[in-house]
Amino acid sequence: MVRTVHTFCRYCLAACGVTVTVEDNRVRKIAADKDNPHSWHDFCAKGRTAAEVVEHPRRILTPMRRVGDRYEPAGWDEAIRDIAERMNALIDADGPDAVGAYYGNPAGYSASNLVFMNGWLDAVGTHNRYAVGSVDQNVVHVVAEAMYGSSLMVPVSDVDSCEFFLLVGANPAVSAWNWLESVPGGWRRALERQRRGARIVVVDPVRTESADRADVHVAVRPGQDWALLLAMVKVILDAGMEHRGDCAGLADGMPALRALVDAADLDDLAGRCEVSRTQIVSLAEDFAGAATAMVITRTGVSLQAGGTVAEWLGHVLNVITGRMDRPGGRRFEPGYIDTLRLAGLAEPTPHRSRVAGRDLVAGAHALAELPAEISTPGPGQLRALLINCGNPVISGPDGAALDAALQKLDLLVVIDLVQRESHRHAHWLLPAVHWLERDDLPALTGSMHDEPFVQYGRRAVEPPPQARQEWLIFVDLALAMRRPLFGARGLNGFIRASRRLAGLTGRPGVAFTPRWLDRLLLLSARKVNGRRLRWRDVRDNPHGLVLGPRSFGHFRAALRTPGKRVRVAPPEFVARARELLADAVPVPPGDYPFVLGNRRNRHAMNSWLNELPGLHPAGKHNAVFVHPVDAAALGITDGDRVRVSSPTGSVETTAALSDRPRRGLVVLEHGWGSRIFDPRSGGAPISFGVNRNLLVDGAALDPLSQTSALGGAHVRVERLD
Ligand SMILES: Nc1nc2c(c(=O)[nH]1)N[C@H]1C(S)=C(S)[C@@H](COP(=O)(O)OP(=O)(O)OC[C@H]3O[C@@H](n4cnc5c(=O)[nH]c(N)nc54)[C@H](O)[C@@H]3O)O[C@H]1N2
Ligand SMILES: Nc1nc2c(c(=O)[nH]1)N[C@H]1C(S)=C(S)[C@@H](COP(=O)(O)OP(=O)(O)OC[C@H]3O[C@@H](n4cnc5c(=O)[nH]c(N)nc54)[C@H](O)[C@@H]3O)O[C@H]1N2
Ligand code: SF4
Ligand SMILES: [Mo]
Repeated sequence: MVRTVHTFCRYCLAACGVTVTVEDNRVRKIAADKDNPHSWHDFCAKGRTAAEVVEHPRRILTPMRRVGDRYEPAGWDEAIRDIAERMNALIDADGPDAVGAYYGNPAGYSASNLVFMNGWLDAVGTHNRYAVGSVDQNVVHVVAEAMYGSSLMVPVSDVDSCEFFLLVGANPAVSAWNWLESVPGGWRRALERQRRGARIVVVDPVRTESADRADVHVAVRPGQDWALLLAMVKVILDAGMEHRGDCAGLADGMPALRALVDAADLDDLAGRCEVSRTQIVSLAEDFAGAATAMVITRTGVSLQAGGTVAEWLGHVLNVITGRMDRPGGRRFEPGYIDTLRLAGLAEPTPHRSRVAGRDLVAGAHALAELPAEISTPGPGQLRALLINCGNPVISGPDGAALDAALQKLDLLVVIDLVQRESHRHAHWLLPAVHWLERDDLPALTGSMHDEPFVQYGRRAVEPPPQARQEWLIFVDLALAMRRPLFGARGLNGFIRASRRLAGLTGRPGVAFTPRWLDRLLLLSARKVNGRRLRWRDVRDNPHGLVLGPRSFGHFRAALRTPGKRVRVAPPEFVARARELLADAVPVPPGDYPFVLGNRRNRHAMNSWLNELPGLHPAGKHNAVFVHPVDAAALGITDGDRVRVSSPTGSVETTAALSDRPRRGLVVLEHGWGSRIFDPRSGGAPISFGVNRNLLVDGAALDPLSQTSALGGAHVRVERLD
C-alpha cells in the first residue's frame, strides 16, 4: 500500500517540510512539501536522500556487544543490565563523576532526547557532562545570558523586511540560515530582498558562494572580526549615529561601552583586521544609516579565541543602531511555550572541572577537556562515557588525543545509527531511531522559528524492530541502575507502574512516553496572536500551522535581566576586549606560516552523510584549497599530493588551487576522515578524506565560552613527491 506522510526534515534547523511517499514501510520518495505554510521555500538534497541513512548498509540494527575485536548482537535486556551493572560498580567505587556523557548536534533535533538524557545524568548525579556547544554555538549562550539574562534568549532574523544584511563568518548559501534560529530559505529570501534593493555584505576571509552574491565582500583577517566590529561600534558612537532612544531607554552600560571604544584606536583596529579604515567607516555609516538592518554572526566568528567578544559586538551593533524588536532587524519570537521560564527553573548546579578548573557553560563542560578528564587518575576520574549522537573525534579539536583517551575507558557506550570514528572503542553500540521513524513535537524550540509556527513531526516509517529512541534508553538505564530519573523520588516507581498497567490492560498507550510531556506542555501553552494552541490544532494540520503574523513588542518583556534592559557592556566581555586590544595579533610562526580555514559541504552534515552514494560521487574527499600565489611559492600545482601539518598533527591530501581564500589562509573542509565501521559483518572500514581537526591544539580556546579555536590553527603545507 502506498501512502504519503507530511513531516519535516530534522537534519538542520531549517526544518524543511517534506512529503514522504511510503510503500510497505519503505520510503519511495521524499519531496519538498509545497503545502507547508512556513518552510516551502527550502529543501535540499540531504533531506531528499534521508532514506539512504534509514537503509544504510552498515546501520546498527540491534544492540551490539564488543567481544574481543568483534561485535556480537545482543538483546536489549542484556545490554541495559550489563551497562547498568558496570556503571553502578564504577559509581560505587569512585562516585557519580565516574560516569559521563557527550552529546552531539543531532540530539537537539529530537524533542525528547536531551530532556531524558539530562534526566538520566541527574539520576546518576554526575558533573561529567560534555556538549557539542563548545565546538559550535556556546558563544551565543554566553552572550545571551550576559546581555539578555537567559542563555536561550536568542533573537531571530526578520529577513523579509531587511534592507542591509551584514553577514559575518556565515556562508548561508551552503549552510542554510541556521544557528539557534530557524529561518527556512533564509538565504533565498535575503537574495529576494537584494533584488528589491537591499544590500548584502559578507565578511569572510574566503570568497564564498555567499560572497559571490553579495554587494560587498570584506576579506577580513581570520580571527579578527572582533576588531572590525569594535571599530564599527567606535565609528558609530564617535559620529553620534547611534539610535538615541534605544541607547538611552533599552541599553544599560553605554558609558562602559563608550569608555572601551575611547580606549581603542581606529587605525590599530583596522590594522588588526586588515580592513582599511575607509572601508570600516563607510561600512559603519551604511549600516547605521540603513532604514532597516541586521548583523548576523556564525561559526566563522565563534570558532576563534576572540569568539565571544566578536559575537557580543555583533549584538551590540544591532542594539545601538535600534535593530532589536524592529522590522528588518532581530525580533524575539515568544513561541507557544515559555521556554525561557522553563529553562530558568532548571538551572544547572555550578561545577568546576576537575583537571582544568573551568566552570560549566550552558550546563556542560568543554569537549576539549574530555581527554584529560578520562586520562588523569584521581577522584572524579571519568571511566564510563556515553556518546549520544556525536562524533567528537572528528568534530572536536585534537582528535588523536581524544581517540587515545576513549581507548582507556572502562566502558564506552554509543547510541548512533552507524559506528563512526569516535565509536571505534565502544563496548556497546546501541541502535538509534532516524527522524523518519520518529514523532517529534519540538515545543521547546518554538521561539527559534522566525514566525510563530508549529508542526508535529510525524514518523513516516516504522523503525527497525530493535532500534530505540534515546529517551527510552535513558529511562531504562535509570530504572536498571535504580537511580531516580531527574533526581526526582517516586518517578521511577510511577513509570514502572504505568508499564505494568499497560501490560495488564493490553493497552501499550498507557505506559509512560514523552507524548505525555507533549500534552502537558500544550496544556501550558500560552496564547499566540490571541489564540491558545490545542492538541487538535497540531494533529489536524499535518503540513504545520502558522500561528498568525510575526509580531513585535515581545523583546523587552522577554528580557530576564533585573531592570529588563539589555546589558551592552558586561564587564567580563569588556575586560576580555581590553586584553585582546593589549595583545599583538597572533602571527603564524615561520615554520607554520598558514592559518587553517574551514568550509562546510552542501551535501554533508558535519561528519556524516558524506558516505552516502546519493550525495557524493565515489572517491570524493576534502582537498586543501591554497591560493595560487602561495602555491607557486611552495612549488605546488593543482592536484599535487601534499602534507598539511601543525605542531599537533598532520594529514595528507591533494591540493586544489583557488583564489577564493585570502593569501596565507589554506582551507580544508571539516567533517571528513571519519571511518565507518561494519560491526555486523566485520567488513573493512570505509573512509573518505581526512580529519582536519587532527591539526587543532585542544588547549586553544576562547576563555569566555570555552569554544575550541577550530578556525585558528597554524599549519604548513608541503608537496609530497
Ligand atoms: N573545524 C571545524 N570543526 C567543526 C565545525 C567547523 O565548522 N569547523 N563545526 C562544528 C559544529 S557547528 C558542530 S554542530 C559540530 C558537530 O559535532 P558532533 O555533533 O559531535 O558531530 P556530528 O558529525 O554532527 O555527529 C553526529 C553523529 O550523530 C549520529 N546521528 C544522527 N542522527 C542521530 C539520531 O537521531 N540519534 C543518534 N543517536 N545518533 C544520530 C550520526 O550518525 C553521527 O555519528 O562539529 C563542529 N566541528
Ligand atoms: N550543508 C550543511 N549545512 C549545514 C551544516 C553542514 O555541516 N552542512 N552544519 C549546520 C550547523 S551544525 C551549523 S552550526 C551551521 C553553521 O553555519 P555557518 O556558520 O554559516 O557555516 P559555514 O558554512 O561553515 O560558514 C562559516 C564561514 O565562516 C568563514 N570563516 C572562517 N574563519 C573566519 C573568521 O575568522 N572570520 C570570518 N568573518 N569568517 C570566517 C568560513 O570561511 C565560512 O565561510 O550550518 C548548518 N548547516
Ligand atoms: S538538511 Fe536540507 S532539507 Fe533538511 S532541514 Fe536542512 S536545508 Fe532542509
Ligand atoms: Mo553546529
